[in-house]
Amino acid sequence: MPDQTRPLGAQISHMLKDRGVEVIFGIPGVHNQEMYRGIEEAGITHVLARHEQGAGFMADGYARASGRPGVAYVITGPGLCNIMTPMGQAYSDSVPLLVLSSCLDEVAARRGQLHQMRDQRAAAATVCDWSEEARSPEAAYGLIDRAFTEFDVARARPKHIQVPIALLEGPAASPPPPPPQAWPATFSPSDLEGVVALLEKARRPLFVFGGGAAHAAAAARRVLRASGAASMTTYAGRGIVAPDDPLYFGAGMARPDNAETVAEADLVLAVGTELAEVDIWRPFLGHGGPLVRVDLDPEVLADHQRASHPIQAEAGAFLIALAEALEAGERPAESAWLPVKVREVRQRWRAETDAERPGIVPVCDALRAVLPPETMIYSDMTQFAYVAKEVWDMAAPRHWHHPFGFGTLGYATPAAIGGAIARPGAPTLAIIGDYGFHYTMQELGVAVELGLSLPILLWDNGKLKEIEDSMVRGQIAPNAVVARNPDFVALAEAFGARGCRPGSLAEMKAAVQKAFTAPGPTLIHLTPEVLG
Ligand SMILES: Cc1ncc(C[n+]2csc(CCOP(=O)(O)OP(=O)(O)O)c2C)c(N)n1
Ligand SMILES: [Mg+2]
Repeated sequence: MPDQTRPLGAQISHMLKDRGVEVIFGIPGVHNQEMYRGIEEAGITHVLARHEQGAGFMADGYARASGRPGVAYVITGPGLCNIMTPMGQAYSDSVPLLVLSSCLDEVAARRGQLHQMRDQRAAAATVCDWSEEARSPEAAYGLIDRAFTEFDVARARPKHIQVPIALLEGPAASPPPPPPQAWPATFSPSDLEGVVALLEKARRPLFVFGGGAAHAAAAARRVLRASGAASMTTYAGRGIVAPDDPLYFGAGMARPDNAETVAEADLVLAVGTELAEVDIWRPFLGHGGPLVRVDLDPEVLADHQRASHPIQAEAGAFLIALAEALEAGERPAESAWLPVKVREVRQRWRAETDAERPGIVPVCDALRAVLPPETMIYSDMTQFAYVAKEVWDMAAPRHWHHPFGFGTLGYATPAAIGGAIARPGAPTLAIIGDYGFHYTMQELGVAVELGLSLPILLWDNGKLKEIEDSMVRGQIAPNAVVARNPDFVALAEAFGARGCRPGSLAEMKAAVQKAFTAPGPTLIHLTPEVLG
C-alpha cells in the first residue's frame, strides 16, 4: 500500500482490505462515519443491517461459512450494546468476529454526551476475548493485526477494538504491511508416538470429534480406517465422520445413556471439542480409561474432564500426522466394536429423539431429501433444530450452524444472510421458530435488497413450545408461552420477499426447491399440519 495520510477511520478500512476483508457488516452513525469514508474507496462491500444484532449475526454467519473473520462496524454506546449478544454467541461458539466501534473522546468528566455509557469497553469485554481502546493510529493498527494473528493461532474468539472519535477523524499515516503468517502451537513427536502406542493396545478405541476438527474430515476418516476405532461427533462435528461408517455412533452425545457407551471404550480420544455442557448435556463424559485430548486451547486441556494425555495442537495437523503414522504401522488388531451393536444404539437414540418431540423427524427426512448436499444450514433455538441436530446426518462438516453455546433466539435469519453473502450462488437455508423469528425479522429487508435466494423455513407450532414443554415437566402451569403471531406470508410480502404456506411435505419440498432459484428470499411458513 503506498504511503498516504488519511483520516484514521479511512486508513482502518484500507488496512482491513489489505488483510483480506471483503465484506463489512454494520450501521453507520455520526460517531463512526469516518470508518465509512474509506470503505468504498478501499473496495470493501458494506452490508447495512437493520439492527446491530443483525450485523453481528451476519458477520458470524459469514465467518462460519467462509472460514474467514467476520467484521462489523458499529457506533458508540447503543450500537455496541446491540452487538454484544452476537459477540457472546461468537465467544461461546469459537467464531472469529472482529467488532470495531467508535468511542467518546472523554467520559469521566463530562456527562450527557450523545451515545454515552459509563464504560463501554469494559461492557464489551464481558462477551469477547478482549476489548481494547486504541489511543493512537499505531495502537489501532497493532490491535487489528493482533486480532488477525490470534484468529490464526488460537481458538477463534471475538475481539472488540474501539477508537475515539477525534482520533478517527484525525490524520494518520498508512498502516504497516501485514505481519508474517503465524502458526498455531504444535505437538511433539513423543505426543504422537504416545497416541499411536495407546491405539495399538486398545481394543475399543473411541474418537469424539468436535467443531475444532471440522476442517480435517479427510484426515479424521483416514485415522478411523487405520485404527478400527468407533466414533461420535458433537453437533458441531457432524459430517466429520461419514454417516455410513459402520462404527459411527452419530451425534447422540446428549442421549441420557450416552455415557454408558463412552464407558465401554478402553481409550477415548476427544479432538477439537470442549465437551461443554451444550455438547454432552452432562458434566462428565463418563470415560473409564485414558482420555487423550487434542485442542488448541490450554483451558480445554486442563478442564474437569481430567485428560490423561493433554496435547496442545491444531486438530487438523495432529490428525494428518496420526493418519500417516497409523497407515505406516502394523494393521490394528480386530476392533472389539460390533457394527450391528453400533447400528442398534444409533437407531434407539433416533427413536428416543423422535419420541421426545414428536412430528419433527418426518419433516427433517423430507427436507433433507430435497437439499443439495452443499447446502449451508443455519438453525435457531427451535424444537425443529433440537431434533434435527441429533437425527440429521451430514455428509460433510461445517454445513450446519446453530447458536450452540449462548443459545440466542433470532440467530438463524441474519446468520444465514451472512452465509449466503459469503457463498454467492451456493444454496443456504435458515430454519427458525415462530417466536424466534420475531427477534431479527427486520433483516428480511437486507435479504430482499441483496436479492439472496434464501429459503427461510419458519417452524410454527403457535407457541414457545420448548418452554411450554419445560414448564409442564417442571409442574408449572404453562404461562407466557403463547404470543400472537402475524400473518407470516403477508409479512414476508410486505418486505418484498416471497411467502408460502405448504399444506403437505411434497409441497414443502417443491417450495424449498423453488426458493433456491427465486430472485430473493422466500419465507416458507410451516405448521405441524404439513404432516397431514
Ligand atoms: C435471547 C433469548 N431469550 C430467551 C430465550 C429462551 N428461549 C429458548 S427457546 C424459546 C422459545 C422459542 O420459541 P420458538 O421460536 O417458537 O421455538 P419452539 O420452541 O416453539 O420450536 C425461548 C423463549 C433464548 N434462548 N434466547
Ligand atoms: Mg414455536
